[in-house]
Amino acid sequence: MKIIYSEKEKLHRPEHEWSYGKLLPYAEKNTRAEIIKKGIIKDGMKNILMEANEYPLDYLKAVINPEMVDFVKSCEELEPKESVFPHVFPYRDFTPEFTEHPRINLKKAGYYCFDVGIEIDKDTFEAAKASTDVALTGAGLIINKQEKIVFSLCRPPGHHAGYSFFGGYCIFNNAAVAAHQLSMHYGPVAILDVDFHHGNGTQDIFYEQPNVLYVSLHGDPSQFYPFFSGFDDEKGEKLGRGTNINIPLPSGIGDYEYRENLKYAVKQIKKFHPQALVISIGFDTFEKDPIGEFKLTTAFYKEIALIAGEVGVPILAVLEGGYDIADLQKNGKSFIMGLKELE
Ligand code: Q9C
Ligand code: ZN
Repeated sequence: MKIIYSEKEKLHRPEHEWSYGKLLPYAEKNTRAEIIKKGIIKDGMKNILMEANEYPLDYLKAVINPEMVDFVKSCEELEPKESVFPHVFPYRDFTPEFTEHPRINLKKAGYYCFDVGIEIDKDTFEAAKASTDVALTGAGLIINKQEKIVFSLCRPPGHHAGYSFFGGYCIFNNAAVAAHQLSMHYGPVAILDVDFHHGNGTQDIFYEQPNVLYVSLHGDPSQFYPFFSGFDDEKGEKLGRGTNINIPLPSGIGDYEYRENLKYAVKQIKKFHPQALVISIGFDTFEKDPIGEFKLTTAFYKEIALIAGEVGVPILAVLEGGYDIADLQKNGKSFIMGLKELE
């Protein structure tokens, strides 16, 4: 087993996010991945840590709109105090392709941005790219058959970012970029998303793809972010029909109810016969999380790994959300202990 990290991930550190008309401190703290990494070192497991390799941008552009990737990169030219934090969102039926509307001021209008919970500055690209490299490095170890279990400590997270949009603290979809490589070089892939929120970005990217199954357990979108996506009748389209499974859950559920639903998810995944499993792991399902509204306990994260392990294929776990900074290290450790048992 290996745990992948990159020091560069910390570079992206917005101060604020808008939430229901209030300007709040940015909940997605830049130390999130590092906190889990420090726990590994503290527990004497330094030997399983590995620094990420760098990959060409083509790996991202295989599943992300190349123009959006280039736009985030172009933000490296912003002034030190300048940032892209739009409050205007051009509707897509007016502006279907940016190439046809190149006059749009992308740094002012939120053309690629779908919420006001994200801010891009000159350091964002480097950190977001590093986060995707952390996921790709993990996928590489599995593709080359060097490892069967890998945990990529990605941050900023990725599952809300789609082909042509970012938001929800996510810039590039780390899990999707990695899953695409696995599906090209290893075989059909299932993505099990156990973040509190629906991964609308991951769903978007693979919605018409038959070779990547997306299964997500999340807070019911009729009540919780992202509000418009994650309903159980979203099943995939065209060749991807049947390869998208959403399991919306009510607020307040604990280990018991979650376990039943997770077992059902794993049963569906097994029927797909994937060759590899990507887990989008969010710790915002934790009982004390300030954003998520489930009541999972620390001990349950080990169980999540063990239940997912029943699929019986190599696992790439990718960090998504989890905002209770005080308990993130022990929740991360619990999950890692489960992964370790799968080796
Ligand atoms: N003031 C992930 O977990 N809205 N993203 C929260 C709270 C954004 C969560 C509002 C939630 C996005 C990766
Ligand atoms: Zn989340």
